[in-house]
Amino acid sequence: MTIVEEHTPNPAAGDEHRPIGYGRLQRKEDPRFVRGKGHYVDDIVLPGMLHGAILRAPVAHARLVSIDTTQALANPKVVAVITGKDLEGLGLAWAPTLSYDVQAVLVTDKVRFQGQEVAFVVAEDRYAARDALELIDVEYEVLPPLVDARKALDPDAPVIRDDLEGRTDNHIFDWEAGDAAETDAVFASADVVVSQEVVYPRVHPAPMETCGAVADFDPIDGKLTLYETSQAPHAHRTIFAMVAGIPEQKIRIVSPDIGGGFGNKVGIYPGYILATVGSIVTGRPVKWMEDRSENLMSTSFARDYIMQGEIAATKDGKILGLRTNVLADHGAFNATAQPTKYPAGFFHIFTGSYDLQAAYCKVTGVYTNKAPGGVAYACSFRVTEAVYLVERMVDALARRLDMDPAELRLKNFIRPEQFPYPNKTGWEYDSGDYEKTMRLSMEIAGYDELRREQEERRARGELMGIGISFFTETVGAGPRKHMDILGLGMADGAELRVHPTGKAVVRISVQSQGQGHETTFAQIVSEELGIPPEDIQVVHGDTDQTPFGLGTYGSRSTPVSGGAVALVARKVREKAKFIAAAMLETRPEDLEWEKGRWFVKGDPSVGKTMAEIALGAVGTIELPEGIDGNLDAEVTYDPPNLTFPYGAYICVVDVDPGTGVVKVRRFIAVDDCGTRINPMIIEGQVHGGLTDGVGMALMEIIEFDEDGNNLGGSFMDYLIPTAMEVPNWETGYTVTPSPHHPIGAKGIGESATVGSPPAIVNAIIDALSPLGVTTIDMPCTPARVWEAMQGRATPPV
Ligand code: MCN
Ligand code: CUM
Repeated sequence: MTIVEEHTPNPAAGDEHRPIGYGRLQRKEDPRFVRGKGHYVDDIVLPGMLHGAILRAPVAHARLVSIDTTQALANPKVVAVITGKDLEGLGLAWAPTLSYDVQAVLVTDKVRFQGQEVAFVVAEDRYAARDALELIDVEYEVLPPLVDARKALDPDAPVIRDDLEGRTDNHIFDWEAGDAAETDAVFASADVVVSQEVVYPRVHPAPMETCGAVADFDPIDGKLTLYETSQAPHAHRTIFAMVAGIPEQKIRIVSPDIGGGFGNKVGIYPGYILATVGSIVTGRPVKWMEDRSENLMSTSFARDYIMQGEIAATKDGKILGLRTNVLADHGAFNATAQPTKYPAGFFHIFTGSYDLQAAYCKVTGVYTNKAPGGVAYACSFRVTEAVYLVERMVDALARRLDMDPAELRLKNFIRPEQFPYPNKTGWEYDSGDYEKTMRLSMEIAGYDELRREQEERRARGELMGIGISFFTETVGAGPRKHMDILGLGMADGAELRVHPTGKAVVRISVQSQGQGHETTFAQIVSEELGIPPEDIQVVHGDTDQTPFGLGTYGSRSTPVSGGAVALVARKVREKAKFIAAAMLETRPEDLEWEKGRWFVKGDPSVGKTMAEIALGAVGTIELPEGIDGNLDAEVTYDPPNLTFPYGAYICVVDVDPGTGVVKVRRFIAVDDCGTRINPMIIEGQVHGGLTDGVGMALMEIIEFDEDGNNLGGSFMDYLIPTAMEVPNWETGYTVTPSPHHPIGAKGIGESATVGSPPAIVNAIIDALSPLGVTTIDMPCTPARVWEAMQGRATPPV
């Protein structure tokens, strides 16, 4: 592995030569994880706890005729069976989705996707609950399924959402961004227009730990404690309070260690509600934990975008505009998690990293008989689809113009002096130096040499491909006036307290699923206060112990919560100044800060360390007016804008001409996420994301047969990459701080998942181009590559 170490300046520290905190500090959470001592939802065992299991629909579309639960209830180990009818009585049969639609918690009228929740059994143990599912007798009247989004708007398509009043079709929304007329004019004036259909198939985040909950309702004081696999415990609590009618102060949501989320754990699944109802009904705690097939078939999928792309340019390669029409398959309920204003997420960042004259996109959302959810899987709210589209289109243009794809990109990048850059669909990119990052990536790759090698290999009949992707992301949602979930604005709180002995605790509203927040957020505090990171405890994941905030997704923890933590630490530092002044019997304005200590200007030997001030704060000295005796503070941070990290990725593949098997031989990833808090964690995030990218590019897909059966319901069918399929990642970085973030940091958690698939697919098309191949859809399985090599399924560009 090559790591190109470059100096990381930290402008906020006022010191050009010091990395944030302790640089490559090892993760504080790992001692428990590597020893198998993490504490996950399924590790929770409460006295008297019962187990729930969900009966799921075997078909994709069917009218529910009857349910008979008598036999199941007769089983002595079964304590309760809950059906849609029971929930109807409680007003809980339908719950709001995160997109202002409704979703059935349990089917009352009609099954709308295979794997949908039909009944809930609560039993003495997990096995009994599972076994009892077979004793429930359900009669279905099977209806024709609709699993092809292209047919969703046909006049004779079955209407899936007949529960919605007056609904006669499967149309959810039309959404557009950019200026259509201006874009048409630019296209009319262009020398070259290239069009291509680009499909991003349905995939699944498939975290190692599936979703689950333990609900513990105390009938005496009416308090619900809900242990959940949640990326956003506070948002869940507020929504639970609104839906279930339990007063918010009586709800405590705890998200303990989480074994990966990747967007899968943003939504509120019927299982969480059912465990809660189960606990209320039985008066005992109820655990519900999905198995792998339930996770793959019924929880948030990702992508499922059919994109018609068009790119316009001059004949010498100046890109003028981009235009696209997208068909978005949202499944049976519109449950995508994204800001209300943006039904297609942040897809309108599809103008990428290029300085364009015009751009326009239109996205049409439709219902199909597939599982709802959507957006999830390290996507930055649909940026994944956007980046895939633009990077495929730029490569198609390069082929048409017979230009090198790196050269074409370099020619069209937004230039450093153009930042802050307003793009044509409404974003303002904060900062960037794209050319520098691209050139570093080319240097690590030895790009010119690779092209020479490719020529030689081609002459020998070998299929070697080089693919590039340059992406810009929009991460760190807020500000809250533009971004919300169900009206809850996207901002985050932080509370910091320095204990009398100088150790600190910082309470945050975001939730780690493996990203290392206990380490990096301690590093931010350490940087600001000079307290060693090991002396700072990061508390998260418990709504009774942490301030309100919207949680972790869209790589927003560092951009938003990280900003909150830096600001709350600065507030504590300010308060410490007043206390130090009282201790030193001087005026606050006569003090100066150096890491960890306030001292008298001009007399550095006279000062007080953070630990001394913390003790002083609770001591006997007289404090100045308005300063109370505790070294603590709280803030809510509403970011002024998103952050726009970016990266230059180069992929080298070899395709076996005899079998169509693709081998990713090299992958070079140069990322820029602004100020880097912990380079080791960043590298881990990038490695993970690149591995996701190999999975999506080569093997992952959730498909359906014409009867609506989900063909990706197990890891035998839904393939994920292993160490065998990934190369030694070669990573590098540049540092262009975000000008508006308190420490200049941008997010990194999804960059590599977003950026890598187009590089891999572009490399495959490049490898196959001597055979006349101009396009291929993911996943590029040996069968698909073989088809393309035979000249099938690849229309001319
Ligand atoms: N970081 C840093 N310096 C920066 C930016 C980030 O050191 N300039 C560190 C952060 O402090 C944090 C980690 O890198 O420890 C990721 O930070 P960030 O980019 O803010 O992303 P989030 O913490 O908000 O994590 C969410 C993001 C998303 S949305 C998905 S999806 C995803 C991802 O993180 N899911 C993950 N990475 C994952 N990694 C693991 N192990 N598990 C998941 O479920
Ligand atoms: Cu879109 S997956 Mo992450 O934002 O939790």
